[in-house]
Amino acid sequence: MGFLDGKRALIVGLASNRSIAWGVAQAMKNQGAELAFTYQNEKLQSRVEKMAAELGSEVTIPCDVASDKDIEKVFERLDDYWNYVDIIIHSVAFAPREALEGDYLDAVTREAFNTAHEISSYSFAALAKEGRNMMEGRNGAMLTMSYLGAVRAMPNYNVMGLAKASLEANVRYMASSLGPDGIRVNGISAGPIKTLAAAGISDFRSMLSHVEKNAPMRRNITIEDVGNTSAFLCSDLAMGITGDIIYVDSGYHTIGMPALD
Ligand code: NAD
Ligand code: 0WE
Repeated sequence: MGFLDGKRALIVGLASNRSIAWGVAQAMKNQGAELAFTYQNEKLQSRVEKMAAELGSEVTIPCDVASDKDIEKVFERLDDYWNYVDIIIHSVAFAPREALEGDYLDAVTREAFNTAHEISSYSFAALAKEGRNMMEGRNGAMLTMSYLGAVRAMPNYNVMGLAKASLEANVRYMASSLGPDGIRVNGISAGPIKTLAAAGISDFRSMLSHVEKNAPMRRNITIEDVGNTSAFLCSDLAMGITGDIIYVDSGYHTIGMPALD
């Protein structure tokens, strides 16, 4: 018996076995959910199909979230397998690499701003617009992934911080829009994790060791940590929670000063 028995979840943002989306998929499967996945492009197709199969799913659908047509087709395809969906996981972000290093004002451009906001924030609303029909009237839940850079200025995170601020506002407005349909919308603000999205980010290792030294729990978080909180937030155990951002970060955001020697 799991607390997601009978629930069906669509997971957007799986790229590798280090992806946060993989931690979410595993935790949801462990609690009894049935899963479907999208993949960004053909390069990722076979890897996503293999990982989906590991969790007993044969539903994998292409989707570049920059395309309204792709997003529309996701739910047409999903409808061939399922007549409803309970849960949508959005675990997607992108900004041009050059925008994610150095001084914020030096690095930000109109184009990087637009791309970051479109792919990392608008896409969550776009999925809701197309998916809400299949979610209606069954205690649905949507969940996205944010980062502390949404609410604090962090080195190098730059325009992604603005996009995450927009994403967190999107959570609140989507919650207000979908609440009357019984659909909850939340975000998890995760601490840093070494995934593909973190590969090649300068000083990522020092950020991990900073968290390990200074967060209340004195450790970094894992995709399992994020997965377990995701499973809870999308389950009926969290029926009273919507429009909110839950921190899964070893408590890092609660401290006011690094630990003194
Ligand atoms: P990841 O690289 O495994 O996942 C990012 C996903 O975004 C990939 O699956 C990629 O295919 C997808 N994506 C990017 N552009 C896309 C597009 N145009 N269309 C469709 N998909 C697209 O990395 P991750 O760390 O698991 O990132 C998942 C989410 O978690 C992101 O929103 C990220 O901002 C957030 N997050 C990550 C961390 C971290 O430290 N890794 C911390 C907090 C929040
Ligand atoms: O949200 C993120 C990363 C999202 C991301 C990553 C990349 C790398 C490859 C968005 N766009 C791109 N574009 C690419 O070309 N995180 C929370 C992880 C992350 O990224 C950072 C961080 C942290 C934490 C970048 C700078 C500083 C801190």
